[in-house]
Amino acid sequence: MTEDEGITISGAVKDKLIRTKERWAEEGRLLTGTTADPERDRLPPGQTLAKDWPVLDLGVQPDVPKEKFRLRVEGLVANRLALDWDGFMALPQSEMVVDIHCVTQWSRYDNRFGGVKVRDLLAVAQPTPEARFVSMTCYDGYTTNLTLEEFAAADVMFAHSWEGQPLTRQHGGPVRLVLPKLYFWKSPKWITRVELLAADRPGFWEVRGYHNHGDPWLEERYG
Ligand SMILES: Nc1nc2c(c(=O)[nH]1)N[C@H]1C(S)=C(S)[C@@H](COP(=O)(O)O)O[C@H]1N2
Ligand SMILES: [Mo]
Repeated sequence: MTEDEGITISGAVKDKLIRTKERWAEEGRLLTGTTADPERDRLPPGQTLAKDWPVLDLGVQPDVPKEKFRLRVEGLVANRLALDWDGFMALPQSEMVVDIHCVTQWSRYDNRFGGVKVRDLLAVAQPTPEARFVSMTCYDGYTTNLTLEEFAAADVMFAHSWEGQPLTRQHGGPVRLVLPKLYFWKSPKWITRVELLAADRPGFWEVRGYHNHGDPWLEERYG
């Protein structure tokens, strides 16, 4: 897990849940064999609408006080960053209302997030021309990967609030990524490090049978 001082982690890794999700990937659970068009349909294939907001993670929830929070941007960037809370909050602030889609089948409409757009952070870090992928690491040890192009899209945000309130610990506070166009496992909670890379590096679920890309409209659940 993390070596950062002053960050406590409670709970135990849910090995059983991880094995169950690996089995779902092997079985191709929930696959409908259809695709949908985000311009026309609001609910991606095989998804069910949720009213509440479920909590999904590996079972360990780090407690990251704002004084201990760091957001590091490293690898293929002209300017390496290690932002503390004040440095992060000094970046341009944005809001967005988006739908989210978890691969275990729930979707949730109209979530209002506040935070810093990835674009506004990358404008400071300045990826080098060789940078094509990102690997993200979290305080619970979770990792996931994206192409730089999708990471830098206009609707991708380091979110610190939800419905006008600070993002709760269970949903990844103080800061999580929100990337609405892909399944929600591509939106890491308790994020602390972004590494820009020339070659792709599959993350926690991507090496456990889940799709490397994860587009809900194309049912890219497993890969
Ligand atoms: N750090 C971390 N981020 C994570 C996860 C995790 O286990 N650890 N789980 C992912 C999965 S599978 C989903 S569906 C969403 C769930 O976010 P929520 O608990 O806020 O609904 O977080 C994603 N980000
Ligand atoms: Mo998920």
